[in-house]
Amino acid sequence: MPMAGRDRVDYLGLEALLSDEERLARDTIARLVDREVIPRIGRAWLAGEFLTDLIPRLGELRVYGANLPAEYGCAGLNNVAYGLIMQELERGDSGLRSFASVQGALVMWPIYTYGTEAQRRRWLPALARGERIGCFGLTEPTAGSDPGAMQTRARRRGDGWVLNGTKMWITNGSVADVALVWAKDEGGQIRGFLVETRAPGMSVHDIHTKVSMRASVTSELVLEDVWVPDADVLPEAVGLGAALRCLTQARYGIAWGAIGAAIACYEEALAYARGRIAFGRPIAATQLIQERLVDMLTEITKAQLLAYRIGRMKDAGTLRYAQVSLAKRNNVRMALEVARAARTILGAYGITVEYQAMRHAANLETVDTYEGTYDVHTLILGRDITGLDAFGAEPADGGSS
Ligand code: TGC
Ligand code: FAD
Repeated sequence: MPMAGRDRVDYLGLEALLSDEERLARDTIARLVDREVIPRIGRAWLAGEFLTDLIPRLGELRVYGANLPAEYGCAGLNNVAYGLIMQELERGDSGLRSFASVQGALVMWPIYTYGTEAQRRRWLPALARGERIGCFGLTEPTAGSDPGAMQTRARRRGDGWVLNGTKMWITNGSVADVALVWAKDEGGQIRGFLVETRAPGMSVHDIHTKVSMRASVTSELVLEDVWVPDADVLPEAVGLGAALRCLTQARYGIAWGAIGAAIACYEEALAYARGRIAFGRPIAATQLIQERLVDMLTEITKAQLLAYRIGRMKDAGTLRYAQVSLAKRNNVRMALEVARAARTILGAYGITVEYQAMRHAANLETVDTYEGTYDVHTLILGRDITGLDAFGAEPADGGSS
């Protein structure tokens, strides 16, 4: 099988289409993941621990907001390099990629895009170095797929706002210094507020019962009369569309990241199948195992082509959000199926954290759900190609019948 670089899964030679800068970005993170993540992530995942010592390491390597401009302390890389970084992080663990995704795509990107120059200067360099950590509060206990139904409210008071509400399933919640909280004002308009997590009235509770994303912090944020001065309101973060545009950034990174998880599972299953003897021969010499491995390779290769193409489109400024939905939906479901197939090949060993497949499969159940469930992306794409909205209570034809 054609390989490139460090035994990389690259059946169609995509390596040749990458620039030196893109390869360097990927290989730098690949080394970190091989040395500092893979040897210990299984045990940490089992213990429910996020590898906090990696937070400054990723800052030193300018991973956070790597596709944002250098003038704010970021790496200023293009979107293919950024995607390859996400791929390598998720080859280690989806929780690690998630940490960086939230920091970069859901906190730094909105501050860069919707914030004032003073807000950018205050937050972006510190977030880029990993000295400050952010989280993104959109989902609520009763509003996930339909964020427009949020209950969190912002009331105007003096030269600021008072926020009340609960945000649920918030990645990085209890390790964050700042939360980008989305709330409705008295006119029903959704706005984005930068809320310091130690502000009076703010409480954060971790969710400890997860059997997915165990090496990632997930929290509930409760806001009771939390005061936010005008200086901490993102002036351009107005309307549901502003929140959804942030999701497009994160979904783009996930479309790449999922490939990393799939590669980890495929490589592990291939190596195991070559060495595992049953009925007097390697199981890799059986037709059924070969079919599984070939299906895995084929789906990874298709996902790589998809990610590469949307990366170049994003850099060209031509990428639409429905196209990102197509890639997120396909690549995450692909990775989940690859992880499950890999677990099958590993037999009993596959249910332990000594191997990677089961951990990745469990994590990918979350990745298939967050940032828009598989079904939500089906409906986004369905609406895009038919022009008819199938989300809400109204009939898809708008009630004309
Ligand atoms: P809808 O009418 O569709 O949209 C309102 C306005 O926004 C525009 N828009 C988008 N713009 C950019 N990117 C997107 N992805 C966009 N989706 C919609 C849309 O064109 C419209 O603009 P305009 O000018 O016409 O006003 O609003 P809706 O209420 O019908 O929304 C439906 C739906 C399902 C598309 C949307 O609400 C949705 O995507 N739901 C899923 C929610 C979700 O993904 N939540 C994720 C929370 S964050 C998270 O999970 C972090 S996980 C950690 C990690 O990332 O690692
Ligand atoms: P629901 O919206 O209640 O959906 C339940 C089921 O109904 C799903 O299968 C869905 O596809 C289906 N469904 C919903 N609507 C329709 C429809 N119209 N037609 C057909 N089927 C439909 N959120 C944040 O804001 N910030 C974060 O940092 C964050 N991190 C997360 C971390 C983890 C570990 C997890 C698990 C979630 C995280 N989330 C975060 C929340 C995540 O975005 C939501 O879980 C997701 O958007 C789905 O919402 P829900 O869980 O409320 O499911």
